Amino acid sequence: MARAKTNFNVVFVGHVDAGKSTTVGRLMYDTGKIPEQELTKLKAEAQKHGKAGFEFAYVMDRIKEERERGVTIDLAYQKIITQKFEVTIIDAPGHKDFVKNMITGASQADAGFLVIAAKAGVQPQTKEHLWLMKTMGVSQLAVIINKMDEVDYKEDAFNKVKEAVANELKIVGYGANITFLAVAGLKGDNVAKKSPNMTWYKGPTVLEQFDLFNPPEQPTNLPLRMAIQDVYEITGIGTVPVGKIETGIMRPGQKIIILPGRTGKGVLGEIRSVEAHHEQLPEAQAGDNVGVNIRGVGKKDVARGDVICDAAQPATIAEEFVAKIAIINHPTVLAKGYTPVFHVHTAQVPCQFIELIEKYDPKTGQVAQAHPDFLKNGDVAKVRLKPIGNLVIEKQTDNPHMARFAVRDAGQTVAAGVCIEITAKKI
Ligand SMILES: Nc1nc2c(ncn2[C@@H]2O[C@H](COP(=O)(O)OP(=O)(O)OP(=O)(O)O)[C@@H](O)[C@H]2O)c(=O)[nH]1
Ligand SMILES: [Mg+2]
Repeated sequence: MARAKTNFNVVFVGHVDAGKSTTVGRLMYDTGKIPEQELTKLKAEAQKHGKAGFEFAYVMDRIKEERERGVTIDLAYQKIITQKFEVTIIDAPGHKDFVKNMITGASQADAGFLVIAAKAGVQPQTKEHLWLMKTMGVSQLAVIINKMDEVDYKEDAFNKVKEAVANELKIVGYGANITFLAVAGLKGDNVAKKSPNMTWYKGPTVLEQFDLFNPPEQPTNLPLRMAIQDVYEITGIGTVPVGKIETGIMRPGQKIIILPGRTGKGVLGEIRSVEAHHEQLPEAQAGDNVGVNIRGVGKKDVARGDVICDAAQPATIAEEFVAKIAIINHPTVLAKGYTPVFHVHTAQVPCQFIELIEKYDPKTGQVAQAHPDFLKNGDVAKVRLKPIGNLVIEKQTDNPHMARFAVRDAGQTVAAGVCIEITAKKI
């Protein structure tokens, strides 16, 4: 079966009102995804709310409150097919009250556009988002200098902002070869079509830039990891764990180890068959949701949160791990000893904060304080954690798909982060 194009997730971030939703809406319109009559309707609705000019933003901002206030509150998604990718566009909010949604968007992204209004230049959430993108492991970035119409499409205005942003990029640690795009989202300049208003600009359009990003590391090249979602007992077949293959390839006959397993020491087995939609597969790969029958494994041996690994390249169970985290939504402050539940792939394991290593200034990315006494909303920090129980997690540089997590407490997402170092448990 021929596979579709590589899926690629791209998030639009930046300060409130920079024109993220407008640029995405315009892109959808210019590529024929929004019929003329729909745009006319959106225009009328924007006018009704006293928000003329927000029609393209309304393509993304669909909630009543978003439309009335003219701000994005929650993430919105669009699909677009380019030469190379099936792109999922994630439009994030820029307003500081909704940073937690932006972090969620960043945690889903392979690449990002940082959007900056040419006249306003670098703003507080320009810096904060940049830093959060880095923390959440979004390694590829392009910068859109938007609303070029408001600076008369002038090259020197573009260069001035470019210089200021380049400085921020350096501080946060993004490489030097980042593309800057000159755009007017509302007018459609360099969104899907080359602008006749900026002949000095030789760079790509937003649409072209998608294909200039590097394809994400093919998760099929990484060792097999399948996070178990559920375990069924099927008469005549036996134990069938189901879940999504996060990375790697799975084939009948393959030797595997399920970690941590009930004993915490792993359960060895051999793949007998792999099935999707009631059909046996000769091979399944990263991205596939499958059910799998394993020789040597009983229903009581494994559970949700366990990970099926290639026996030759198993994952680690963490004794401790170091993570970069962003505090999104904690009712007070969190300190050493705090033990909320960590959601890592399908696992839910309490982990204790055993050391607050350092806290960063979200505006500069510099260490603001070593060993802070506590962390509060908006803080970005490096911390040491100890799972209370057995947890399979990997460091970002080994397997980014197994490194990201959300921290939840009392029904809220308190923080999000990524594992950067592990001390393995001896099993
Ligand atoms: N002149 C001009 N105005 C623009 C352009 N792009 C967006 N705008 C205007 O900027 C305002 C904010 O646009 P949005 O697209 O909602 O901005 P945003 O970045 O999505 O804002 P949040 O999601 O709330 O952070 C609207 O009034 C738009 O019409 C542009 O290229 N030129
Ligand atoms: Mg928006």
